[in-house]
Amino acid sequence: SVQDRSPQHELVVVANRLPVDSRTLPDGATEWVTSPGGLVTAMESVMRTVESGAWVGWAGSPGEAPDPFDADGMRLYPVRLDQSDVERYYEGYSNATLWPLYHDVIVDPEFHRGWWDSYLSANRRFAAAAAPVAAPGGTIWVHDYQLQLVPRMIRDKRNDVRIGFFNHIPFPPVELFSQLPKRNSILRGLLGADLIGFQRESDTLNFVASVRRLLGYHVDGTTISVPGIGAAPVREVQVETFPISIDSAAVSALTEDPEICERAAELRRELGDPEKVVLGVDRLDYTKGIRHRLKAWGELLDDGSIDPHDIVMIQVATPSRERVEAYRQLRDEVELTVGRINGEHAPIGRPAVSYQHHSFDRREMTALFMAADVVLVTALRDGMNLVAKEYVASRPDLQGVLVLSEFAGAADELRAAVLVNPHDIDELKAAILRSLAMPPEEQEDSMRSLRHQVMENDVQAWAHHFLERLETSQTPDSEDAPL
Ligand code: GDG
Repeated sequence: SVQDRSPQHELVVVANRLPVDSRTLPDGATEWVTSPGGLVTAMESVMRTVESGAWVGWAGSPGEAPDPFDADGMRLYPVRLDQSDVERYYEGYSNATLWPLYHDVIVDPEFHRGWWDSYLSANRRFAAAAAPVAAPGGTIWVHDYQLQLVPRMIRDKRNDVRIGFFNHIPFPPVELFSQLPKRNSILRGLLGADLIGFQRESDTLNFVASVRRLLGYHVDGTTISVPGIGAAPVREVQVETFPISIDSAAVSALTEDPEICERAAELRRELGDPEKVVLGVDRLDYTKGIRHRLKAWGELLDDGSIDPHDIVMIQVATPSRERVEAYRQLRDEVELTVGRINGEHAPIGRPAVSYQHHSFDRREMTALFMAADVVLVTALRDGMNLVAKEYVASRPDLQGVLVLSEFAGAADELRAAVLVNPHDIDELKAAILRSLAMPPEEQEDSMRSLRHQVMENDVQAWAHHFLERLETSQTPDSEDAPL
């Protein structure tokens, strides 16, 4: 009967997290609140164009998964993760093995066989939840490094759907990727997709090189021929670059809100009306180069190049992955360094570095960007870095300077930023001083060019472009199968 049939969605997004967070009400009941990430915004815009959309992911707390429910015009399918999955699949294999390995081994990746088993079984659960809910000939879009096995697992159950995969973080050079135990399973998992997308050209090339070197598959440019098992035909998989972006118009519009403008002015007053405000905004993650930034800042204060009465730095370091050891260590080091800098340099009643270990809402964040004369993005490796783009979108006044690491994906597009190698502390110091001294006309030239890039290429365009390419990729099953 109709009731027994699985629901059929034209488009199914699969990501580690659902786009909602649960909140407990005073009476003990739970309600769901949309988490305002870029991906959610992008998908909202795409979901409006399809008749029926769905999102498969973890609801954020371990144990029994809630029943499927509707939110923001789509059906949400929660996937169960137990405490041990959270520890081994999520904190372990995803965030203590893959994350550091894919970010150029800034810290040592940990390899534990038990973690892999959990990664495998968690990926199976996401695939099992997604496969039956896609309509015949529908589209499934899988996101990010936590779910690299899912494309193949879905392909094995559904040969009629189009499968796309997008990796939000870098893909490492083959010499590093080769360290990964079970590396070939990861490659085969990804190659279950029809289209695999990466942030920057170098990620695409790294992936293709790994497939060629480790699996020996035929590669023609960025088309990979995946041999079929037994009598199955060869499948062609496209690999392409799709630099992600932000909801540029929405960010820019916030800057016109009088309350936010007033808040930006007030922030400067609260800091004691310094001549210049320098800002960093990051998840507290070792990939973001926060220690390098603080080292440069501390040295500029030590050698008297900047006067803490005139210039204040704000570092927002949003709490992240606090149960993973490397993140605890990083927090201790950052807080020790900030304490030392302030102890040595801060005037009474006012910080040299205003350190904020908590998150802010979008409006406060925009006020911070509007108040900042210079924003420092010093990532040692970053898939894209949305903070860089958010700063640019927050400056319709065409003032402000973006210092941007060449190791962030955003550096491929934001060529008009002050580009730096954050490992070179002297270069970083010089870039900061040059930015602080940059005349308004020069700021305007550079910001105009940056804004052109960011406003023209928003996250909605990114999502539409990916799905368009997926539609024109090889038609699965029906047309290719020998009669
Ligand atoms: C991964 C990749 C890639 C931060 N603190 C607060 C807050 N944020 C927001 C920022 C920005 C987002 O979080 C962080 O995005 P990033 O791109 O900088 O970095 P990751 O979290 O590492 O994201 C990255 C991204 O995926 C997308 O593909 O660009 O390379 O690593 O939007 O503004 N937002 C609020 N309060 C905070 O305290 N509201």
